[in-house]
Amino acid sequence: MKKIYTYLVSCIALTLQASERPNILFLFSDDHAIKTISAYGGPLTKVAPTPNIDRLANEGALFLNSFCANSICGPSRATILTGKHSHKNGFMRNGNRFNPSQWTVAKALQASGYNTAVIGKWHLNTNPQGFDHWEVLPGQGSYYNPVFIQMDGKRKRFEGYATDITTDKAITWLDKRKKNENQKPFFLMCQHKAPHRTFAPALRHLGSYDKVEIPEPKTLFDDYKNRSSTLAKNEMEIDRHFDWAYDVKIRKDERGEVKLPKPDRYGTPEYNRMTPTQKNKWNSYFSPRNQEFLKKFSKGKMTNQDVVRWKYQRYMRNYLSTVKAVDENIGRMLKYIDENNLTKNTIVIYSSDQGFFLGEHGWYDKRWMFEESFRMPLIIRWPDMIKPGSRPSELVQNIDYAPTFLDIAKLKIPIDVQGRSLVNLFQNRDKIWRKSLYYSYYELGEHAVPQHFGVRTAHHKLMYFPASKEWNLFDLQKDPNELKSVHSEPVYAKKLDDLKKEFYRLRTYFDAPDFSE
Ligand code: SGN
Ligand code: CA
Repeated sequence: MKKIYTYLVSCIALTLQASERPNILFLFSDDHAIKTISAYGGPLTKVAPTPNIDRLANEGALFLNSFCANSICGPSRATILTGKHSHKNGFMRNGNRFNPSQWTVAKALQASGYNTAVIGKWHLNTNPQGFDHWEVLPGQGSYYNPVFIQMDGKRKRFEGYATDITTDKAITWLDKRKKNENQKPFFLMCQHKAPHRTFAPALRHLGSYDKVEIPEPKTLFDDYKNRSSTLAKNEMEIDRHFDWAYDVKIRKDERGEVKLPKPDRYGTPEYNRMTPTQKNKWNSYFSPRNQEFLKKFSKGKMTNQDVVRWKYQRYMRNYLSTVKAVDENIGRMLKYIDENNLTKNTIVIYSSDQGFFLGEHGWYDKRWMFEESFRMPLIIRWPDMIKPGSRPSELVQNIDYAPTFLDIAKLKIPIDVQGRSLVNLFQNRDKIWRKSLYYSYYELGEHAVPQHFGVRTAHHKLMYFPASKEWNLFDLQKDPNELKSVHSEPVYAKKLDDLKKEFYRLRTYFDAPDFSE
């Protein structure tokens, strides 16, 4: 009798725990620029293929001013796990190794009784810790027939498309929990490779955008004047650096006698992974379109600008198609949550590790503190706690994710965590929110983006480039496309001075290194 009683009490306790502490479903992608989420508005609203992400935004909060701390993959992910800027978690550049012995939010949630898992892109170069289950892509991973590293260290190849497979695996994990009648709340990080380079669409989405002319950004043909001298040295232009085979998808063996200008460095690793059936479908879409372009190009009738415009359309069609698969798979996750009666007690977050340039300033890639790559999408749905359709405009950053998850799980936020819980914003608990953000970018080479640091307030941005000892100041209201630095204009002298002070204040506050010498 006593045994049955104890058993019942423990069941009730577990049930209470589960209902008291919500599940956290973190849906994440790689390099997803906000302008390709229609809920964010802007010039691509009509073409952005995101009904499911939009559904989350309608049912929850879409953060209008969400930013990363360091616009590059590994560092952003390390910041999310630790709630700390790169210099504190030690992961300052891609290629660093995440120190797995440090505190992370996953470890804290796991220790407090959450069931934890991470599936998909990881990119931190040491095995995940703090997760009951993990299955991650090696490095950047692949779109087609991806390999996943298993918990025993073995690498297994799975036939199909990475975005679908990542979701399959996440759903399988959730299903297993269900079968185990596991009463713990869960923390699941489902992290897609898409829409990262090489922007390889799923076969079912080839041609989705053929009838659409994607609007060009105003700055597609930027001259890089009136800003830091480092801009003109970039290596991330659709014009001069987009690889013909790798990015544009015109393989060498398709070109016949036609000579395309440089660059052509990386070949077609994604295509080479495909099965013969996949290759056939891929070719039956791309080959005729490639031939049409090559014909036109070889007649010498296309100006350089025409070629850039053509490449832009090709780039965007592929990028948007990879987003379409992400969105469909988010739809699958939401359906699973609905059908398994988890909606009410599951917080769903959608985000991506940084933004991306989609032709702005003539670029692809990210890294810069300019708006397109600095901004991160952030949408949170939390039934009963967040008013549907909320649009918080506070300045938030990825240092805030870990403390938010802890707060949701009713856990204490360690003193050395540098971000703040966003729950404060929903519950009106914290009326005094930050007025400025600190940014750092430490890499030295790839795409020739220099190290730079800065501060952003609601309407201004100050950037510092140590190598060239240049300050740039942008008035974001008057110059939203960031085409002219006003640091030397006398009317901005006071603003410049104030922002420099704020920059140094934040650097001291976050205990960040001084790279200015
Ligand atoms: C790879 C890409 C770069 C990209 C970095 C960082 N080249 O090196 O274009 O900037 O990743 O991306 S690729 O040939 O591998 O596509 S990140 O998302 O991992 O930070
Ligand atoms: Ca990324």
